[in-house]
Amino acid sequence: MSVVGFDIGNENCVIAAARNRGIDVLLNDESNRETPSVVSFGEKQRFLGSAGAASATMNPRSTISQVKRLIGVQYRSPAVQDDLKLLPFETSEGSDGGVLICLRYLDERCEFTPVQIMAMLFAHLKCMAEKNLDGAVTDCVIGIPSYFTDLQRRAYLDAAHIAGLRPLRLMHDCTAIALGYGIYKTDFKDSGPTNVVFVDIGHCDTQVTVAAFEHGRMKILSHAFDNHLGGRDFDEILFKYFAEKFREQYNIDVYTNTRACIRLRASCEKLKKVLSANAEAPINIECLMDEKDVKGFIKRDDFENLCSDLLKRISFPCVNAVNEAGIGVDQIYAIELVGSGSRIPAIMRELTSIFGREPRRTLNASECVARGCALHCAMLSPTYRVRDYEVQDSYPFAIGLQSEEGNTISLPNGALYQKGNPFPSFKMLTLQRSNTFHLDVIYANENELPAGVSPNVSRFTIGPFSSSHNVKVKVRFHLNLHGIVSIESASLIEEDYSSNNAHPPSEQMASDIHMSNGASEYSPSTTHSADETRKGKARRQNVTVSQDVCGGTTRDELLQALEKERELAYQDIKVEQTKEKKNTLESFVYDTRNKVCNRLEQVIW
Ligand code: ATP
Ligand code: K
Ligand code: MG
Repeated sequence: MSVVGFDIGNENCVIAAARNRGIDVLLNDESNRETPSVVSFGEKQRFLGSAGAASATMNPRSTISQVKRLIGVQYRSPAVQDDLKLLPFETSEGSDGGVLICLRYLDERCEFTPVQIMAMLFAHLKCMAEKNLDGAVTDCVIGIPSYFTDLQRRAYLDAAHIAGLRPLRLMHDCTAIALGYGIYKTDFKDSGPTNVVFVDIGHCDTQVTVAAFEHGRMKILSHAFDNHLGGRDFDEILFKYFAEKFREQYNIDVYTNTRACIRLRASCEKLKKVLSANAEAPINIECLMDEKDVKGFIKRDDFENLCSDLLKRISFPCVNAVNEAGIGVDQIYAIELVGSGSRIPAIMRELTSIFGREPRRTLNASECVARGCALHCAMLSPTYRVRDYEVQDSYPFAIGLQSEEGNTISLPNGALYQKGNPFPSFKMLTLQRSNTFHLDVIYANENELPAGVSPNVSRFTIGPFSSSHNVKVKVRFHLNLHGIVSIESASLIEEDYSSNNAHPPSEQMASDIHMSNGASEYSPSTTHSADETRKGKARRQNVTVSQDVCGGTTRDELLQALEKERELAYQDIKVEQTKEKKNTLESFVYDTRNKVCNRLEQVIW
C-alpha cells in the first residue's frame, strides 16, 4: 500500500510518495512535477489537470480554477465576492450559504459545489499517483492552509471521500514544510531549541510559521497569514496596468470580454515571471479583441513601484508570527522562503529588510509541502518505518463555547482552546444541568479569522435527559488531527446522596464550570464500554450527543455527490474508449487501404 502527500495549490498541485529510499515527487502524463489545479468541462467529457488548463481559453465559462478559494466559504461574504470577480465562470448561492458553480455540460445546466469540483481534482491526482506507483492509493496526507476553518477542513475531507481517498491527516502546509526540514537535519545545537521562520508565498496567500527544532522533535510556535496576498495579486497589478494602457492605445475594454480577460491575465502572469529574471519585459497578444493585436512593455522598476503597497503588506504576517511565537528577532536561526509566488526578487528584498537578514532557500520551493505530507503519511501508516520524530502542531484560532441563549460560557482562561493550543487535544468540561441542552462551538475571537468568515462552527445537543435537580454533566471535547472540533462523549454524574457527607448540588453550583485536559480525566474505555458504570459513590451515565454543523455537505448530499462523480467518470471513460476505438478503426482503415493499394499496384502491373 503506497502512501502519498498532496499539495493542492490554487495554481498547482504536487504529489509526493514515500518509497523505500525516501520521498519522490510523481510525474504527470506530460512528465511535469506540477499539475494545474483545473477542472474543465468540454463538449463531451471533462478535462482535468494539465488537459483542463489547456482548454481554459476554449471553454472559458466552464473551466474551473482556484476552487480551493471557494470551498467552505460563504457566498455572500465580500471577500468571496472579490475572489469571484476574478473568475470567469458563473456562480450562485447554495442552500447552505456556500458557493455553487453553474455551467453547461452535455446540453444541460449543471450546478456543482466546490466540494464536488475539488473531488474531481482529487480523483485525477489519485489516478495519476496510482499510474505512477502501479497500485492502489487511498491513504494520504493533504496539505491545507493553517487558516482553514472547521467548515473548510470538513469540506476537504468530504471531497477526499468522494474521490475514494482516506486522509490520515489534513496537515498545515507550513507544518509539513517544517517536518521535511527538521527530520533529516542533524546539526541542531544541544542547548535549547533552534527557531526557524517559514514563509510560504503561493498564488493566493502568504503563510508564515515559526517552528522550534530540537533533536528528534519539532514544535510549531505560531502560524500567521494574509490570505489575500500571493502571486495572483501581482498579476492583477499588471493586468490593471495593461488593461488601462490598451484602453488608451487601442480603444478596447478587456473587462467587457471574458476571453480577452483570461488571455490578458495569463500573459501578465508570464510577464511577471520574465520580470523575475530580466530588468524589462514585453507583452504581445495577437487578436486580443476586436481583431486587434496589442503590444506593450514594462520595466521591472516600474512594476515594483506599482506593487509597493502589496510588498509592504508582507511584513504583517511576518511580525505577527514572530510576536506570537514569543521570540525576539535575534532568536531566529534562519528564515526559509518557499512557494513559487516568492520568486519575485522584490519579495526577497522586502523580507531581508523585515528580518534584518536575507532569507534562505534551502528547501525545494514548489515541492516541500507535498514532500512533508508524504513523509508524515508514512509516519502515520503502520506499513512504513520512519525514524521516531515528534511533531507538535498548534491551532491558529481560539475556540469558545456559547450556551443556548447565545451567552458565551465563561471558561477558565477565556476559551475552550486558546489560540496556539497544541493539537490533537482532548478537553473535559463539567457543567451543571437538569435538562437537555445545546452547546455552540464558536471561534472566540473574530479578529483572528480571515475576513468574512463566520465564527459559528457547530451546535451540539446533549441529551435527551432530564433530572429533578442539576447534575454534573461531563463533556469531552476533541480537537482532532485534522483540526476539527467535536464532542466525543458526554456523561451524567449522579452523586450518591444516600452516603453520609454528600450534599445535593446547590443553586450556586449551576455556574460552576470546571475544565481540564480530558486525556487525564478518565480512560475513554470506561465510558464507551458500558452505558452505566458505578465509580466510587458516583453513577456515570452516557448521554447522546448530536451535532448540527453550520453549513457544509449533508449525508444525503454526499451520497448523491458520490453517485454523480461515478456517472461523470463513466462518461469520461466512455468518450476516451470511443476515441481509442475510432483511432484503432482509423489505423485499420489506413492499413487496409495501403495493403489493398500495394496489392492492386502489383495486379495492375
Ligand atoms: P496557493 O499556495 O496559494 O494555494 P500554489 O501552491 O499553487 O497556490 P505556488 O505554486 O507556490 O502556488 O505559486 C504559484 C505562483 O507563483 C503563481 O502566482 C505564479 O505566477 C508564481 N510564480 C511562479 N514562477 C514565478 C517566477 N519565476 N517569478 C514570479 N512568480 C512566479
Ligand atoms: K503548490
Ligand atoms: Mg501553495
